[in-house]
Order: sequence, then structure tokens, then C-alpha cells
Amino acid sequence: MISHPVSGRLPVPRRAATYHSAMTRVFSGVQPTGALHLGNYLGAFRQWVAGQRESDCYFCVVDLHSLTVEHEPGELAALTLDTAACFLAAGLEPDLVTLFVQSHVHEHAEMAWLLECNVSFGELSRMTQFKEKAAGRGAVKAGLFTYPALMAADILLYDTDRVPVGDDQRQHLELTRDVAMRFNNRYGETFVVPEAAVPEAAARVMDLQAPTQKMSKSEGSPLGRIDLLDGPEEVTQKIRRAVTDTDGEVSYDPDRKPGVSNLLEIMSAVTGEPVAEVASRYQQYGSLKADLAEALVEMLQPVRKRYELYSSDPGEMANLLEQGADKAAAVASKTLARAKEAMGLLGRTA
Ligand code: AQP
Repeated sequence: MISHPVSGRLPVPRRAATYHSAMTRVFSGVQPTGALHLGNYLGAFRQWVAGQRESDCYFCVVDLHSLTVEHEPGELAALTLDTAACFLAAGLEPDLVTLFVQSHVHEHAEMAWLLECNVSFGELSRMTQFKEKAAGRGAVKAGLFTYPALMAADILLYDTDRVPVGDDQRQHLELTRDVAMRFNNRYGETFVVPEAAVPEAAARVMDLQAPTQKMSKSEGSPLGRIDLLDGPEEVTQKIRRAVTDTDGEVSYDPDRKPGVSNLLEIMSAVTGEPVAEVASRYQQYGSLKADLAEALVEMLQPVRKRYELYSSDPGEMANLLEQGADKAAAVASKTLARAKEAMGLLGRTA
């Protein structure tokens, strides 16, 4: 075997990668782009919370991603802290998981560049999220186009086995897997190839006013979105005013009846019952909406309570994020060094 020409070390071996303990490593993130909503909760947070005891979890406020569209500089820092408080409000335990801010760990940006050099223009051009977000914008930032490379960097830096995300992130996850496998084939086994974990029900919660579009922090009207911190009256009002249709029949048919199907799917995710069973219990929209509002109010009540606790002390939140960044950087720096060496970059001697 030929040794590395400069370091004298052996080239990175081609073998199945296991770079951490036997526990499954989990990574996921959320952008600080606005108030978190029911889609974020059912698509991502609930899975994060469910797996936090048996997995080694890294959860990140991905603030660098939020720069890919217009943002308000004066609000970003506070929104970042608030998003982290919402992670805990949703049920994450600070002693069990590593919680940090993406821009605090500089390896993310550096790894993103290495991966941009391993992904093609054609692949990035096919990303539907890019097409949707770029549509109708005057000036599209280059960062919006290369966003998936940064997301791949986020995931691969932590030797991640599982990435719990909503359905809208499936395509980015596929690209991450492709890039990891391509890199491993070209430069030697370097990255763990991650799996997406998408929930069965409510993987794509739709906007309550425009049910053919996904519920989103930055798009759609406030009435179309249930925020994580909405109180009982707001939740009830938004569900009551949710768009359905005029035929009055409760049945699950996302193509023909997107509004009522969205409500049924949310109910199924909240109660754990199969969607067909939920649908069979109702004859009228009114009673479905009333029960759904009640179930959501009950589900979100503890979230609001925990939010009060964690948002009341931003100093403590900032300390927690500092500790998280140290722990994350210790893992990320090793993976980055491995990738740089594999690509043949000259290492420093000191
Ligand atoms: N509507 C949704 N249904 C299910 N899951 C969803 N997620 C987002 N919207 C829904 C999941 O939430 C996580 C965090 O998403 P993000 O902050 O990275 O951004 P996003 O996917 O682009 O979500 P938003 O809310 O629509 O943000 P903006 O408006 O800023 O683009 C991800 O796991 C996502 O799948």
C-alpha cells in the first residue's frame, strides 16, 4: 500500500465507515426563519423527541441556511435563540441531546465547499425546493442554489445514521446520500451514508387556507398556519376557518379533497389512529374540526408551558448553545480533517 506523500500516513482505507459508538447518531436542523408551526412539530420535532433517549442526537439551528433568502439582520440573533428555546419547548431534554447553532461551528461552511466540489450543477438544478423558492424572486442568491451542499455538510459532519425530517426534505436527503457515496468511491471511505426518517402521518402538513401548499414559516397567510405557541382560541379559530369544500362528505382523498384530507391526516398524526379509521368516525366537517381543535390544544399546551420556562432565561439558553457548539465542533473537526486528507489537501504540520 502506498503511504500519503506528505503525512506519511496510509491512504484512507475503503471500508464500511463506523466512526462513533454503537448508539445510532441522529442529526437534524431547523432554520430560524420565523415562528415554528405544526408542520415543523409533526414533521420533525416529534420524531426528535421520541428518539432522544436511545440515540446520540445533534440538533442544530441552521442559521447559515436562513441567509439564502432575504432576512432581517437586526432580528436574526433573537430568532436563533428563540428557535433553540422552541426545540426544548417541543420536548427535547438539554441533558440528553447536543443543541447548537450552525454558524458557531465553522466546519459546516468549510465542509460545504468540499461538497460543492463534489456535486454537479445539474443535480442542484433539479432540486424542487430551489425551483419553488427561486420562482418569482428577482435576485436569487447563489447560496439558495448551493443550499443542498451545505445541508449535506451539516449531516455528514456528524457521521449521522438517521435524519428525522418532513417529506419536503426527502430530495435533499437523497442528494446527501448520493454525494456521500460518490465521495467514498472517489476518495476512499470517509462518510457514513445517512438514512432519512420521515414520519408516516403528517409528513407534509398543508396550509389550512391553501391546502395544496405546505404549511410554511415564511409563505402563506397566518391563518393558514398553526404556530407552535398558538393559544387555545387561535388554534380553534384557525381550524374552524380551515378551507374544506362544498360537498360536505368526510373522506380521505388528497387529490380531490385536499382540505379535509389535511385535517384528517393531522388528526391521525395527533391521535396515532390510521387515517382511514379517523375518516370513518366522522360524517360532518363541523365535528371533525371541533375534535381536531380540542386534540391540538391539548397537544400544544405543554409546549407553551415549556416555552415559558426556556425563553425566560436567554443567558442560560446561550450557555447551553455554547456547550453544544464545543461538543459538536469536537466531532465536526475530525470528520472535516478526514475529508480534507482524503481529497489530498496538504495538511498543516503544526
Ligand atoms: N409543512 C410541513 N410538514 C411537515 N414537516 C415540515 N417541515 C417543514 N414544513 C413542514 C419540516 O420541519 C423541519 C424544519 O424545516 P426548515 O426550517 O429547515 O425549513 P423548511 O423545510 O423550508 O420549513 P418551512 O417551515 O417551510 O420554513 P421556510 O418557510 O423558512 O422555508 C424539516 O425537517 C422540514 O421537513
